Amino acid sequence: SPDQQPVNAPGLTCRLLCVLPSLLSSDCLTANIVKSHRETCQYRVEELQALRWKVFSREEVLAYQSKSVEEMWQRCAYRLTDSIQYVVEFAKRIDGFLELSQNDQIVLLKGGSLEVVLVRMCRSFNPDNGTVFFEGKYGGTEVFKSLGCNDLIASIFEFSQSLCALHLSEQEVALFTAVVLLNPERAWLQDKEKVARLHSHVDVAFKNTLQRSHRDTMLSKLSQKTLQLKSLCLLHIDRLRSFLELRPLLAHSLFPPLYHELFT
Ligand code: MHQ
Repeated sequence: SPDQQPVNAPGLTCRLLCVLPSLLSSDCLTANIVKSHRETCQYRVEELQALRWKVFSREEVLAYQSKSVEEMWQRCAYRLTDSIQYVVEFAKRIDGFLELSQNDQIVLLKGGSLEVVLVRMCRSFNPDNGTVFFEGKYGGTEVFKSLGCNDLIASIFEFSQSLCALHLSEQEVALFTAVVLLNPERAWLQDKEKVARLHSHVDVAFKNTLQRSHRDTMLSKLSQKTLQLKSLCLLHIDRLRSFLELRPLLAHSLFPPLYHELFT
């Protein structure tokens, strides 16, 4: 119509640019990592939350507590190994991971797969009552009593509780687990520089994502979590050693081959 304002093309472009998110190359990597996480996270987070009402009964908890130490270690080792297999699949789907040497892929998975499982565990954790989704229902630390490592279990549950308090989005869990996995400081890497480059790409992608959602403060909180992860993994190895010292002939028959290869 004649009384319409003349369109100022450059001004309009400026305004549009201000409201459109600018696409960075790191967004591509973020999308790849979020998709890889979604495809390999075992259970969707909405599914897990919908199951929170399913809690082990007193009798079921007692049944777990009356199992032998060996049976409970075996069960947990199987659950853990199962979760680790999904982490291996996650790693393989991250752009650039399969371009690393086979040695370095193995070094990163050996050093980082349990850390990733422990971060992912916060998705299966209900912070309202301190229970975790294990073998079909939610249970507290008392379910794991017969493992005989209450300190390790308590530390793992505390870690989950504190991670839940950060209210990480699925995107943040995906990027944080990728950062944890691609740690260039792992011993025995052949091409540390190549891992460091890949790690810094993911780090930039993570920082950009956090900045956009005004969650920059998350970075310092998560670097604290990285230290706690390291000590949890050392504690797991230590408790495993004590368990095996008393049962030297049992290791091979009890544990799944992958668990054996990763931790013994
Ligand atoms: C699930 C959630 C989940 C629940 C419990 C005996 C052994 C191998 C080591 C988690 C010490 C115990 C387990 C609790 C420890 C490593 C066990 C105790 C995915 C699996 C996961 C995370 C279990 C993993 C193994 C844990 C941590 O959705």
